[in-house]
Amino acid sequence: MYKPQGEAALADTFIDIAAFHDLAPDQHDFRAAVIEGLSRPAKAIPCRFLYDERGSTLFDQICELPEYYPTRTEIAILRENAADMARAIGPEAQLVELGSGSSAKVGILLDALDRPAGYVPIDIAGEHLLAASRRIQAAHPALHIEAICADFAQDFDLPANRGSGRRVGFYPGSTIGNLEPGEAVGFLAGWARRLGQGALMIVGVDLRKSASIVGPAYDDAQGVTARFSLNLLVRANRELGTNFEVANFRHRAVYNEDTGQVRIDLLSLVDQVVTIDDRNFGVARGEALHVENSWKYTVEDFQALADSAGFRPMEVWSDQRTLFSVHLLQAR
Ligand code: AVI
Repeated sequence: MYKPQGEAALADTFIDIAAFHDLAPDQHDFRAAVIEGLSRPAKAIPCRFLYDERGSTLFDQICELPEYYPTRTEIAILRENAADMARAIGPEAQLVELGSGSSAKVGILLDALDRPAGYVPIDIAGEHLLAASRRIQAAHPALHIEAICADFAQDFDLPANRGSGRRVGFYPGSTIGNLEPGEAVGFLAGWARRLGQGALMIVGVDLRKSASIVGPAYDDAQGVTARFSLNLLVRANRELGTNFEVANFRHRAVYNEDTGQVRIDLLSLVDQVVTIDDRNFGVARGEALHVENSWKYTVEDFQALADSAGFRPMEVWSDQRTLFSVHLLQAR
């Protein structure tokens, strides 16, 4: 059984969920990714490694920033349209949340649903996941909660459906935008298969808009987003024994209005050498270590993408300023 430590061990100690499956990939995966990423001519580390416990906490702080519009806009869309969503979903649904984080948004849906039967939150940050699952359990005592600590891109079996209702994938936050558009098709196609024919999926997707709005959202005045990106180096130093000099890197986020891509790099401020397992990698002044992309879509482009992945677009909800969109899809 997974043993929480630190803050999560203290939080909601008396509430238990039905099951906690620990399928988190081991450190080998991170080590291999860093070595492979530093060996490339264009250095890069996959963005899934941004989410250790501190990274997840920093991401929660990003969601509260005045510049970071996606979270509050999506929450407003969910609140405004939860009754519509609940009607489309029907009674006794089992919600499967991909990258549940602090599970703040799913509560809106759970409150609106008719007797939701099951909740399967999936997240890579174990302590975060357990604490959030317990909070949801406290608010919904009858709900059967099976948490899965995993990278939701991994291959694993979902717990059996509870109740007689529909299975519904819930993928908020525009996390889909952190995949390359081609990868997003493959990813959604995999979830269409895993959720099963007729299942629904609710996906939050950030929309294309002016750089004057997107730019500050990824480079905020308080520097929280910069700390979030740079934490990848802190994590590598702690977990892999690398010697990244964090102060020698700078967070840089660039939004391309023509393509819809936000590209986030850590720029080296000096010529330096990074060592991992006795292997040295030279990093030149001005050289970029790519850590994340965040793609923005038009409603039509995302619907076409979902369609090519085997999902029929059913409904889309947005806000007045069309900053963000929430899509209801059905697996064909
Ligand atoms: C998780 N994901 C949707 C965030 C985004 O907006 O792409 C990650 C993030 N990176 C920097 N700020 C937020």
